[in-house]
Amino acid sequence: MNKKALITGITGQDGSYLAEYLLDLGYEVHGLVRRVALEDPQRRFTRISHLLEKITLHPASLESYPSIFHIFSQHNFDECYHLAAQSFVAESFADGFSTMNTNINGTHYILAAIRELRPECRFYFAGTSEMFGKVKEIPQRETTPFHPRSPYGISKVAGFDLTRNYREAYNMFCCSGLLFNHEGPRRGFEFVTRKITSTVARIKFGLASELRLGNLEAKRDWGHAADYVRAMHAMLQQPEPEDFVVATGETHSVREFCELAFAQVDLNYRDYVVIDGKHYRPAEVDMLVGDSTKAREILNWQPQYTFDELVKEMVENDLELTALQPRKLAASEI
Ligand code: F7E
Repeated sequence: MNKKALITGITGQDGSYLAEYLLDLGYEVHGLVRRVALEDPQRRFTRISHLLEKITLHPASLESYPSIFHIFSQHNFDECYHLAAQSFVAESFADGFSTMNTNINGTHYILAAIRELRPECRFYFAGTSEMFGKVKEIPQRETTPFHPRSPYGISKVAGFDLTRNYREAYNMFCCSGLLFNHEGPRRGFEFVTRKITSTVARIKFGLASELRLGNLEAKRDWGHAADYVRAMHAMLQQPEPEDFVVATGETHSVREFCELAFAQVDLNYRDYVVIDGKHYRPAEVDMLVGDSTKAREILNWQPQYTFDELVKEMVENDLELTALQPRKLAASEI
């Protein structure tokens, strides 16, 4: 019998890569989506349009326990990957309340529904390097204490604690991946990597003349999302539920990302990047770099993409998209 998996956040970058990966492994893949998304498939399902014939989508809201309960009452899922969240850190400063509601209560509702209806369903929680925030050690590993620096980071620490508590209190198979930044051509335009690569493409085509950014000195451990979804799946195949750091072990500044992305089209970032105070955050996470030794040893996981390959793929993809639909990419306005 094929395994049955539910992915929340299936329309997002990670959800779409994970759905492809699980389908390739022979899974029956289900996705939880907002009702409004079902009403506007052309705009909302761009990342999964090629999968729509092969997956089953269920309308539900992370803010409504009954809607989540209903889905779990209808299907016997073997695995649940909880990826849905308000995941843009800057937005969590603008509206911390809705970020907390969605990210904390949404996680709690899913865990509670699983416990009530299908306690043997294995649960993956999308934890994040933002939980380390003002880092207590370099590199960060599973044992590094948390010090989140945004409502988003705080909401993820709460989700992590909920996940661990369900594991310890009810003996459920619940684990968290502590994933460092992971990017790729399907990344949302509001995140800095895609904002840079899409604007590089627009500048190259003469559709933009500058790129307005905030803090260029922030350092991140950037991997490729397609690599990271393999680790999510591997975590749920272990004999015991455990938490894992997933990272490349390399760190680069936003400035370095710019330098490489502009160089890809033979331009110098210094001629185009403009520092704009509005893109600075009230509290910044200055530097992240992960130690994923545990994932490499126990999950036998390692990233395939290098940093250079990641930047190259993103720039090339945005050059292609801009050539096809020059009006669509306007991330420079974000
Ligand atoms: O910012 C700096 C910004 O928004 C990266 C999410 O997936 O990864 C992501 O969170 C850095 C920050 O991602 C701009 O201040 C400068 O230092 O691309 P980002 P993030 O905040 O690291 C973690 C692992 C998650 O879990 C999150 O969900 O870039 N930066 N200038 C800028 N960032 C943005 N977005 N826009 C700028 O103009």
